[in-house]
Amino acid sequence: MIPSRPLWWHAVLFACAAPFILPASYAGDLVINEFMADNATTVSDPQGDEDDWIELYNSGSTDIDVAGMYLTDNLGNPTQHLIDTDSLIIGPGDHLLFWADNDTVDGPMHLNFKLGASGEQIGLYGTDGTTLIDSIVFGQQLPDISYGRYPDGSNDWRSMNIPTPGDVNNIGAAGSVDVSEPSRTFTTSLSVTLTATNNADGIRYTLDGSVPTGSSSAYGSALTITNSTILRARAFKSGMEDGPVVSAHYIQLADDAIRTLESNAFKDWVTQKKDWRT
Ligand SMILES: [Ca+2]
Ligand SMILES: [Ca+2]
Ligand SMILES: [Ca+2]
Repeated sequence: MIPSRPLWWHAVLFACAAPFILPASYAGDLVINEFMADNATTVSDPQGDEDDWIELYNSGSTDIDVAGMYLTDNLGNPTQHLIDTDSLIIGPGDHLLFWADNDTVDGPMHLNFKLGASGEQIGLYGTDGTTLIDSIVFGQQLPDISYGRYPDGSNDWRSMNIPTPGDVNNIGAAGSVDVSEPSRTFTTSLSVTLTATNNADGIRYTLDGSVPTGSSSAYGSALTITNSTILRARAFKSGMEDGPVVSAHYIQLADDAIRTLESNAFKDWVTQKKDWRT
């Protein structure tokens, strides 16, 4: 039996405990980082079910104990699911995965709700059950495409073709570009075609040596090079990082320079022949 305490004792307890409910340093450090509301084949939980999942991320520099915090799929009901365990630490830079499967008998990593693929809410609340730590309201979700922050912890949410449950968010990159003509010399003109290898909506290029950006020229048909040029190109794809930059240097030689080169080469050849005969 708990001995009775005077009222002031409870006040002291509350005053001591309150600062630890949600230290100010948590603000912004602990986030909902990624989730999937329509997991068809991406990942299975330990019980072998392709269940929906929610990833938390600690962007701060100290451990965060999420035991006693709350997760919900209804911001009107912050205490929907208590993370019911003694201690559940997310270290600095670490990710923690919860299964939104309504299978709470499987342990504290399983939540008492599922995510609706047609759109829903996710809220993370502090141990007081009222302090909102992070939330996301989302629309229609597609099978095996997650929705997450990129990079980790940022305010930029996007659909992710490469889901990373429990790991660093990664949106992938567009593929490379094949250039039909390698770096070379030419005299009058050169026709160069660009082909994206994979993962591309298109190609952008420059002819002045600068790195291609989203505002560079869009490649349509073969380029005709008529001057010494540094060609740089890269593929791009919506929702992904731009692909690697490929470069080719084309050096135009004047006709008389070619004749001089050919003439010198001929003289060298004759000299070598002569040397060989002697
Ligand atoms: Ca499950
Ligand atoms: Ca739900
Ligand atoms: Ca992730």
